[in-house]
Amino acid sequence: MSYSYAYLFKYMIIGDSGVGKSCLLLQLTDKQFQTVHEPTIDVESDVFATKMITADSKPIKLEIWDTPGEERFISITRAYYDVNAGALLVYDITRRETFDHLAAWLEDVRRFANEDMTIMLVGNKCDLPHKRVVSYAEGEKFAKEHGLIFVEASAKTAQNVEEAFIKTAGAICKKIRDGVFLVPECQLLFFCFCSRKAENQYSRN
Ligand SMILES: Nc1nc2c(ncn2[C@@H]2O[C@H](COP(=O)(O)OP(=O)(O)O)[C@@H](O)[C@H]2O)c(=O)[nH]1
Ligand SMILES: [Mg+2]
Repeated sequence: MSYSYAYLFKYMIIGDSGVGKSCLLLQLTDKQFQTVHEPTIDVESDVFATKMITADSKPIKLEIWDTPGEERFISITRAYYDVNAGALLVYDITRRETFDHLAAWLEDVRRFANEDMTIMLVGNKCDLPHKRVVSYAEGEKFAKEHGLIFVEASAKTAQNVEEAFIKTAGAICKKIRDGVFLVPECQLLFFCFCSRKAENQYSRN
């Protein structure tokens, strides 16, 4: 195992089904866009990818977990919450209900996750301005009210995709500097988790 990074952060991507979670991850890791929606249904399979980034002038390895957004999977999704340093909470700017559900997602995160988890709100599909039903100002206001970082992005054009992941890492680094976030515990949990998954782990680096 290589330790050529300063920190390893584990993220999860959450939000309603169809908002573009899997596409955001694919765009980040493979610089590709998928037009067909394939529901991420098998949470037992390793639906994660790794990516090296630079944030806070440090090399950082991200391990990013894609999750299904279906209501019926929510209890399984909950099992992942407590080992995460960051979360991308995604909605679709062309579907109002995905924005309306943000409060419920957030309640879930706040209830089950490490309270120091950094959450980035992502208004996805900003390449579709003619279909927009949620304004930038609404997203920004929600983020401000709930203490989240905010960005609008497009998994299709790659606009702000890498930035979303890097900004989140920057915010986590700041928490580490301020002594708010405990890295050793986070990484320890990762290694326990990793050793259980080692046999079928894959990396898209
Ligand atoms: N136009 C556009 N379509 C997107 C974008 N992101 C995802 N999609 C489409 O939205 C659908 C759902 O995406 P997917 O990543 O599977 O959603 P998930 O259920 O949240 O993982 C697919 O048909 C994608 O092609 C985007 O940024 N722009
Ligand atoms: Mg998916």
